[in-house]
Amino acid sequence: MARVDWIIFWIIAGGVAAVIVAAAIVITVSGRRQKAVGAGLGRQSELDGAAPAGPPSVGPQPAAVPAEAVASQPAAVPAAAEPPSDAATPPAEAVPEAPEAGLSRLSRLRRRLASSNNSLARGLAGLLASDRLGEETWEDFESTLITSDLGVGPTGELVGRLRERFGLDGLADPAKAKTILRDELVNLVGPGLERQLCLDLTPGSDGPAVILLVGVNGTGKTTTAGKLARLLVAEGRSVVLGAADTFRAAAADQLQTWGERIGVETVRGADQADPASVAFDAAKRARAAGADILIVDTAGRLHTKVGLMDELGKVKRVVEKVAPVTECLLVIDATTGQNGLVQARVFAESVAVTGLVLTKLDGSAKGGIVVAVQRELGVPVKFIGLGEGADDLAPFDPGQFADGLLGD
Ligand SMILES: Nc1nc2c(ncn2[C@@H]2O[C@H](COP(=O)(O)OP(=O)(O)OP(=O)(O)O)[C@@H](O)[C@H]2O)c(=O)[nH]1
Ligand SMILES: [Mg+2]
Repeated sequence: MARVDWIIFWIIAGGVAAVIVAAAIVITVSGRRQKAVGAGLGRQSELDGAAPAGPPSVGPQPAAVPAEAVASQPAAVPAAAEPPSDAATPPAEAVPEAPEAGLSRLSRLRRRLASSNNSLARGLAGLLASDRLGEETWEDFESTLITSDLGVGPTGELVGRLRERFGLDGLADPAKAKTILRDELVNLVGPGLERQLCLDLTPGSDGPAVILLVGVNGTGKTTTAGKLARLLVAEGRSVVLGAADTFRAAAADQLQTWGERIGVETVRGADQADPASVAFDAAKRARAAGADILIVDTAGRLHTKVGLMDELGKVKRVVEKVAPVTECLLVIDATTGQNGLVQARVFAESVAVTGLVLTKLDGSAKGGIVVAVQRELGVPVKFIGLGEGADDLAPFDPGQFADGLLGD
């Protein structure tokens, strides 16, 4: 071959080799990218699977959901936006869980209302199972309702309405009878009451909306603060928790643990610090972080201790120097029956209670307290607690409540 031919040969050979090398690089790089996209989709579907929209599950939610699940909810992690102040405790190595949405909760939890302890549910079931509606049946029904904490007035009303409506064709049509019972029960519970949390700020206020939790010892205030924060986070709200129970160090730890589980910041003070000043710091911190809502947990107190009841009023007044308390929720243990009513009355006199949370309705509660306490205070039940699990707090709904009691 002539020299010129050799030169041409090597140029062509070099060109072919360069094309082969370039093609190999392109194939390798695009292969890697596809793998990465595939992995991303896989993770997304995992997160979708963990999202609140899934089918309702009984019992506590799965514990370990990747941190990204909550990070993807824009309002969920206000604490991460700014470095925490001294008084604040950041959710440092928290691995937040994905909360269940409010809507699916009561339909999952309502089965717990029809427990054998619940005499209201038992009374209703007994009436429906009767062969005939004689005088004796009505008397039995009436006494079961009274032992269910429903109260004498509401019991008389319910029995009167049912006697009237069943007077015509009795229990001949079981489905119709059940519908009548449900209707009357819903009417008794008050379908028209406003049960949404009031989070509307007064004009000119920069927020946050403040929810104050009050009640006697052990009713479930701290647990409710944590559960409620989870519920609000599930709705896309940004929340800060304020540990104004400075009476016991363990109380702030308990609240902080909830904060870490949810991925929200908990503001706490020194042990025995003035609860009002901790609540004030929490409100300032929540505002600085741009949070929508501050939930303030307070120490349990006996309604008979005047000094402690006055302290609650002070917490409210001091917080309101920063932001308005738009909700003051009185937490009542539903198993305490008539005692709960007495407490409720005294609390309502000390602070303007705007809503009720009835906890432990899954336990030995008798059910009727829901109606009795609303009547007593003229304030609606807004949430009910039906277990110790993180998502066992549900917005109260009269229809679902009636369905739960009737065992549907
Ligand atoms: N079964 C059941 N237990 C509940 C419910 N709500 C709270 N509890 C339990 O009640 C106990 C007391 O709850 P806390 O939240 O510590 O009560 P607290 O009102 O903050 O108590 P103090 O701060 O001491 O006044 C805990 O064991 C909770 O798990 C509920 O709806 N159902
Ligand atoms: Mg507490």
